[in-house]
Amino acid sequence: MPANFSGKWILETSDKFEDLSILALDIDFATRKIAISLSQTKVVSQDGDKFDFKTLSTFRNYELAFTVGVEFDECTKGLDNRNIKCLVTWEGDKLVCTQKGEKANRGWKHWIEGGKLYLELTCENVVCVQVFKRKE
Ligand code: ECB
Repeated sequence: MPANFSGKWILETSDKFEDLSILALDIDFATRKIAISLSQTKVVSQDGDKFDFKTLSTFRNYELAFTVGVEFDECTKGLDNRNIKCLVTWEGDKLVCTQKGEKANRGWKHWIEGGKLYLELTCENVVCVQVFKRKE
């Protein structure tokens, strides 16, 4: 039985987020300073292998819908504005996305551990880990 990510999650800690933004994704100084100060909320809807991830903040929102095992095109509009080809697969209970495009070694992983939602964002040699706790 695969993990169930559904629900509302609030960002608790974010490690190497600024490194990811500046070193790897080329986000400008002003945007980066706003981005690192934001409280982020993930709203996840899961129906079997169909997912909808909403990343919400007071500054910008980002939405991504996909089906595990089905390749799709993503434009990271409002983030680093790049076009990438993505595939999400299950690795055990981890949801793993590989993102092919201009940037090497790009992708993310989600998993649940100790009741918390983890997100590992990778680009080139930078690994950012965000931990979210359930909202009520
Ligand atoms: C949408 C809230 C954050 C807005 C930040 C705005 C500008 C900074 C641009 C790039 C910073 C680097 C990464 C963004 C980190 C989080 C946003 C969503 C990352 C993502 O791809 O989440 C996946 C997995 O949960 C679903 O889209």
